[in-house]
Amino acid sequence: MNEKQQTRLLESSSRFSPPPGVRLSYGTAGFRADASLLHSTVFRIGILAALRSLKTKSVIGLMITASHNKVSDNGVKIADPSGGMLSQHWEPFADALANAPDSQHLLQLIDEFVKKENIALEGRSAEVLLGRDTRPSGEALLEAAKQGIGSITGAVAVDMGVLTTPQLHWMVRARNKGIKVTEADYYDQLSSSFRCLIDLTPQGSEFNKMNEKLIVDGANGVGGEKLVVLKKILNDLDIEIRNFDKGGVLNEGVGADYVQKEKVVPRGFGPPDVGMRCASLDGDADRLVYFSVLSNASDKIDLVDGDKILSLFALYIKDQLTVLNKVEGDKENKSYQASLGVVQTAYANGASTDYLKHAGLEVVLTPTGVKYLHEKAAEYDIGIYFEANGHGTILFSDGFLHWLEGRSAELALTSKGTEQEMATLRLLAVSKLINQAVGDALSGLLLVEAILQHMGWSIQRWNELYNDFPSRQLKVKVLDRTAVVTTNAETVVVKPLGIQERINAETAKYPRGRCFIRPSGTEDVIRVYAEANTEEAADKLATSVAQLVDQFLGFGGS
Ligand code: 16G
Ligand code: MG
Repeated sequence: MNEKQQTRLLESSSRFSPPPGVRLSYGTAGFRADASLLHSTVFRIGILAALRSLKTKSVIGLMITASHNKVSDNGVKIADPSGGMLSQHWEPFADALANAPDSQHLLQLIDEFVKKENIALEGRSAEVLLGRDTRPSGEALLEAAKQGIGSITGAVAVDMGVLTTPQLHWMVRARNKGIKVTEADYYDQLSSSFRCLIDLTPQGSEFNKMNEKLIVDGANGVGGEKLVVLKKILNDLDIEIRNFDKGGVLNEGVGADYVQKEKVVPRGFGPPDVGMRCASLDGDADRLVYFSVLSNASDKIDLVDGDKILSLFALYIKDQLTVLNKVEGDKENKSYQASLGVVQTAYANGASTDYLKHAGLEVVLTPTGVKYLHEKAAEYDIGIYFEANGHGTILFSDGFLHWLEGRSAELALTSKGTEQEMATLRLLAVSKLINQAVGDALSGLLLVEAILQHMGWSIQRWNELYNDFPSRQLKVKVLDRTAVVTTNAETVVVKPLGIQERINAETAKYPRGRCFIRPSGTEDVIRVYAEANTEEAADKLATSVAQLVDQFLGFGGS
């Protein structure tokens, strides 16, 4: 690093001292904390983003959001050139940067890292796209990010404004593919591919009147605002958007996380909506769940979670592939044996996994966190992943898309209007509608709506695909959550020794019992998940395993 660059870094970083005594870590979803603690972290992640852009010779994204956390929190995360999460290989550097005690240490760290990674600093340009959600602290943090980026010579920050997290990831992916990336381009792509899918709906399977309208809970955040824009473009779509204007507090009693965890109606919903199809987005619109209000006597809902969205998508894609691969008479078989894989975590309800396997799908589990699911899904020609909490998407391999385009053009000449040709057009439209960079509540919602119309299904019919097994989640505060080490996609504990045998013994007491524990990546707790044949049994199993965790690791333990 030359002297000019060193002086520039020292000068700018002296304006952003880290808060004393606070240790931050780049967890499953970047850094998150009370917004007042984050100025130096965001500044430093701005530096990291600029270096990442130099290293990869690509455009990088920096998003300021704390998703479903309370409004006083904020956070920062990086989008890599593919539009996916920051390479795990750089996470330790992010941690070290955030926790460097002063400017001198920071400079030394950067210097060492630049040498180790062989990053050429001189004579190169870097570009970082910036986005933020609607949190009031976002503007000041954005300024800190700009200063961090600006302290690397040749690096440019481009402020894309208030966005959903998936919009920013989409823009980064598109830019690196050489495509235009204004917000309008995002809406164009989503709306035109949605219209295309609707036009391909089979005759006779349109919604009946009662099922037409969808009501959406916007979590009082950015997703609701952006859906208003989409609704204007898609003026034939019957959507009523609630919880999106300035009245309510972000994520307070609203949003996908609240609805999925509490299984109750969000604010602003109630008895008049009984039986209607409703959806809920989270604070930065990368999670989506559906629900229906059960009765006018209670606030209970029928939840249609990420597992069921996954099942709907998988069923539809599989149907289209079957049509595509049908060989008629003794015609030459021009099929492409596309590999189709479904990726879940241990939190997926056992009934969903059973359902998917019975449907003949290949199902694999990974640890919790989008980066793991995404990486696994990318191994297939079509990889579909979802967490039960509503975060997921569909990935298509370049090879398969290339083949599909060719096949579609060929069928347009030889067999226009056949089911086979329509199947190619539908799959191509799905690949454009779904956000392949990262799970996106807005694009996911449009795909759900298009598939329900295709099937002619109400939310109740969709929900009947299978019945969830009763489940229960608990969290336990422990002295040191890193003492729990797991394997096999978090389904088996290898440390502390002996606890897994005790969990097995408890689980064996309950018909259909299933239980696992794992250290949370976002909170200082151990999470317990239990499933069994009745609510009571699931509760009992979770409670007894939580006691085991406390015995082995808790404050009451030895
Ligand atoms: C983060 C993850 C989410 C995961 C959750 C688990 C991303 C973008 N988000 O929100 O995928 O389900 O953490 O939280 O990766 P936990 O480790 O506290 O249970
Ligand atoms: Mg989120």
